[in-house]
Amino acid sequence: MTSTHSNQTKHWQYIDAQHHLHPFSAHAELAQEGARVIVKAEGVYLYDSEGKRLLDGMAGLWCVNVGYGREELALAGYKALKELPYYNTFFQTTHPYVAELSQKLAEITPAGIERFFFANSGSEGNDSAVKIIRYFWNLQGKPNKKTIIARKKAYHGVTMIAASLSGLTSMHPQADLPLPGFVHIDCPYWYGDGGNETPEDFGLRIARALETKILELGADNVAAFVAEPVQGAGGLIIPPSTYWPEIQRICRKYDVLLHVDEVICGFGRTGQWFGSDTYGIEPDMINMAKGLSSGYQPIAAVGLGSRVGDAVFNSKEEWSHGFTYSGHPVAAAVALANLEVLQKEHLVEKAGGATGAYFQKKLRELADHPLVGETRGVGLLGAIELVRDKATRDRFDPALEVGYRCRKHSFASGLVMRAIGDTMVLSPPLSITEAETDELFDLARHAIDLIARELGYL
Ligand code: PXG
Repeated sequence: MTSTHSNQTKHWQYIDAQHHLHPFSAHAELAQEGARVIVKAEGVYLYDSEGKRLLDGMAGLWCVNVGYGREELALAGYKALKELPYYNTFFQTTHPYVAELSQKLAEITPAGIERFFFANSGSEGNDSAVKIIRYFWNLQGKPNKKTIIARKKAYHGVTMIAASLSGLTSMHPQADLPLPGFVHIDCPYWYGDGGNETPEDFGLRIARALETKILELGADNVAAFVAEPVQGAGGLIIPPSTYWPEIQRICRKYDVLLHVDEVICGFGRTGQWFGSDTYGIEPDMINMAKGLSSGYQPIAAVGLGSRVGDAVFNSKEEWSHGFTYSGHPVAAAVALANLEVLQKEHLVEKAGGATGAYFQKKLRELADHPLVGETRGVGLLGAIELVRDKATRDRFDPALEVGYRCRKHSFASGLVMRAIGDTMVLSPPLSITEAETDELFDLARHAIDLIARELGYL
């Protein structure tokens, strides 16, 4: 069949609109406009079915840390597919890929995290983590310690438990969530909620909301506090320096487990291997996905410190949990190759060094724009908050859809930039060069200029 690009694109858009249910999409609008068809990717660039090139300022969904088109990862997957395309890790069985990946993770994850359970997505990881937390307290003879405290604007995934942990309220009503036993406290969103307080005072006050909630529920009823080091999908909320030390103190004081969701922050995103390293957090357990394989294969892992890990390992009974694809050989092989690239090319050190510093410098340069209330970021994470009035931090009427329109301009001019409300978010591959970073911020400024012009600011 011969066809022009456009005919082919229309065909894919048509069959897709007929038969494909998309995550987080309004389907009526999608069918009308037609989905963007991405056919190829290389380095930091995506190519659509019309041949248009896009700089991927989001590394896919915050995950392609080593960039696209890595031969090493493709070859590792191919080799595993030929040698051992599948075998499971149930019933006293293992294989070299998952054994070696577990050992590697023990080396690079925060101190004390040494045992790993594998899942296929960040959501499954968090579901598994909650089952482990419940089992842990049952084993301790404290079956009442069951309530889990998470935060508003948190994103922990979409399965029933992961969505219950999540504090983005738009995720709850369609499925009657959260389930009982999950509560949410305020998050350390200083620019939005801090008013005249210093970030440090605000960080302490918001951390102490955890203590208040524990006392209200009774420490004997609280199992764990669950949080991302930097909240990603909730709007890139970066905690003031006082926040995490106080959270850590409170968790220890009341014997509440600290489960840190490293799905976005893990594998170099914040400039160190884990967000826990960047913020000095000592978690009891962590969840990781995305950057673990740079998104090349679906794989997640829950890492356990000795307290929780020993309890599960030393229990005489069988642990009744696991997925057909837990520790899948191909995914494990690709994850290993990905970690090798991160190490060999010092991508994490660069994210915490020159690459990250350059990205943050370019990000801050946008702060002078009349529409930009705040820029904030760490490592290779950046947020640009668009406001109606810089002096008062007044926001735009949501009906104006300022962020969404800015994102559309950005796409049209060749940059994938995420809009979370009116906050524009960037999270490019860690492999991004200075020239590509320049291009990224030129395109971002151009998109913000276009929306500013439409709103009469320029
Ligand atoms: N925890 C965190 C911190 C996440 O960011 C998950 C868990 C769930 O992972 P899975 O693999 O089940 O999706 C995530 C996922 C966005 C966006 O647009 C963010 C995520 C997923 C999809 C879209 O910001 N984060």
